[in-house]
Amino acid sequence: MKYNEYHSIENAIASKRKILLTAHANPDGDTIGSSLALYHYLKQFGHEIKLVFPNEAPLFLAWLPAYPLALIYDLNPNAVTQAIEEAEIIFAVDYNAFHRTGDELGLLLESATALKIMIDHHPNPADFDFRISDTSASSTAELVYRLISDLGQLDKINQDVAACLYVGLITDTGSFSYSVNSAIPFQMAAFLYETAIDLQAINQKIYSAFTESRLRLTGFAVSEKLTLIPNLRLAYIALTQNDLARFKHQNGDTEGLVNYALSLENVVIAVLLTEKEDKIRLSFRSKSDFAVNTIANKFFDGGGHKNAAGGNSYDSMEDTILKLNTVLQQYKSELEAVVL
Ligand SMILES: [Mn+2]
Repeated sequence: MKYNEYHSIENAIASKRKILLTAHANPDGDTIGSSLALYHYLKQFGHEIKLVFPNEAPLFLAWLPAYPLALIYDLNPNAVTQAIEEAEIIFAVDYNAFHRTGDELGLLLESATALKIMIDHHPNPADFDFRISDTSASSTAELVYRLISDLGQLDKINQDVAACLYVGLITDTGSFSYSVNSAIPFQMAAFLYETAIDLQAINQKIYSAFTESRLRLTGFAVSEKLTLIPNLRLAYIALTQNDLARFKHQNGDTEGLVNYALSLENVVIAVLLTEKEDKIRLSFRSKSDFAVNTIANKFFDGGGHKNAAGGNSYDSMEDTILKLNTVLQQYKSELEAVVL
């Protein structure tokens, strides 16, 4: 199911409004990049705009233009509550239901009186006043680009808008290595290139700005914590709180780690398990047509895309790994049948 209610959105923002742009919890490059791109785009029309992020973005994203203006709910809940009360329009950017911003913030957004607009590419969108939703889109950044194009405003994509859109696009597609289902991501990249954004600087900030401890954590995870279960075509990495503390873990340090497990030949499903204070966080990736979002949704209190999903477990690490193995036994024939 696709929704593209850009005409209603055009009407909603036809006059100057108080607009709140919101990202999902544990923000990634797409939710932050797309929110900030909308900020730099809408700002040109004189709207009063605020940005609300549930928690802080990892350092490799915090350099994006206007990021320091964002209100972080974790750090400043009162300012966020007030901003929500004052907003006339709330945009949900790169998520499909308000609870994706976290339980508390989700309730605040849900009960707001503002007009609610969603721009997202995840399946099963909740009800909003207006929606732009397309699961075949590579990224929400692509949907923001398509929205600006539909509004006939491509000339408003200045270098700030372009840099933010580019970051959303490359981080959600692993630099065009997955989630590309049409020529649009490449057309978009070509258009962004023409705005003369500094690709070298952006790529360096996104991909080549590891701290020493992050790189050592990556090496440790791959060499010491990777488990391969050949008969399930499964590879997983399980990191305990001790492991994370040993490498001075910071938000975002495990970003992309699961892709090392997925990069193994013959592996169809890869899982990163990270122990948090109150739960185990699971990050699923898959190859080909094997869908991990249904598994995340059915067994691990989560969801996402066909090839990239997230979930949670409230059992111990040991029990969670046991459950993962048991669950995947049910999919054994399906996993064996995948042709790579
Ligand atoms: Mn996304």
